[in-house]
Amino acid sequence: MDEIVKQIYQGIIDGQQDVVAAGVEAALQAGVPARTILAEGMLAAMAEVGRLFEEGECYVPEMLISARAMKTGLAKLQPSLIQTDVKAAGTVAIGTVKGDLHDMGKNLVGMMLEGAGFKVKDLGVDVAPETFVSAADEVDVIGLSALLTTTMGSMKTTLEALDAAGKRSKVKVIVGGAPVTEEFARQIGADGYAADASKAVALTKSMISSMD
Ligand code: B1M
Repeated sequence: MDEIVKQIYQGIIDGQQDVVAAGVEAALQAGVPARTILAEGMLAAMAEVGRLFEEGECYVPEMLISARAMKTGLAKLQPSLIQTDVKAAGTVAIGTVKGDLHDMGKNLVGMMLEGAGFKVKDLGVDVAPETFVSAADEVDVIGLSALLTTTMGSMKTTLEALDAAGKRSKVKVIVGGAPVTEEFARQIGADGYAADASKAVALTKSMISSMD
């Protein structure tokens, strides 16, 4: 791994916002591709933080501090990460489902969608099914994110609420997040599943073109 990328990786694990911000700037200046910084420096570091938490080697406050450092780095990386060439048409409402406070994956997906030209309405975290239902009138696609196995059920509840409100056929619903799988998406009746932010962009594009 590139020395600067290693510095970003370690900075996120240690929760050092300044180190991460300076590292991202230096890496970009040195010509390291934004996607390499994201994958090898940032996402790998958060995966390691998750492993440390699971093993009881770090706790919620440390996870939170690492998350803050990652957010600082992401803000620096954002302009280089988003592709501004081809503009796609369409609107997407995205949110982390009820009971779930994790927002970085959702933010990254939103950021990449915006970069691809979509108009994105960020509904935030811990989003109630009714909020997604209200958004259904204004958008083409709804994106649901969940990071906890315990909140995956909120995705199903949200789809049921859309159905009950008679709005299910008005929008495409895509789902994603670490515990979510293609099979789960199919089981709950979502229109699509994406494993990461780039795949979410490709999926959204295909959803919108299928609506034409
Ligand atoms: Co939490 N947490 N956390 N946490 N946390 C996990 C998810 C966990 C796997 C850690 C572990 O045990 N290894 C575990 C869940 C276990 C499980 O359910 N199986 C866990 C737990 C248990 C908890 C708490 C319950 C801890 C506690 O309080 N005891 C608690 C729950 C709070 C709540 O939500 N109600 C909690 C709290 C927190 C913090 C607040 C401290 C913090 C979040 C800060 C924040 O988001 N602002 C936090 C963090 C940082 C993590 C880990 C370490 C990192 C998550 C992250 O941001 N990753 C995480 C461990 C892990 O994931 N390995 C963990 C980076 C992010 C860019 O990736 O979100 O996966 P990710 O998004 C990816 C893809 O999943 C996908 O694209 C993104 C980019 O590639 N994607 C989509 C995501 N959404 C998508 C939507 C799409 C498409 C793709 O379409 C719409």
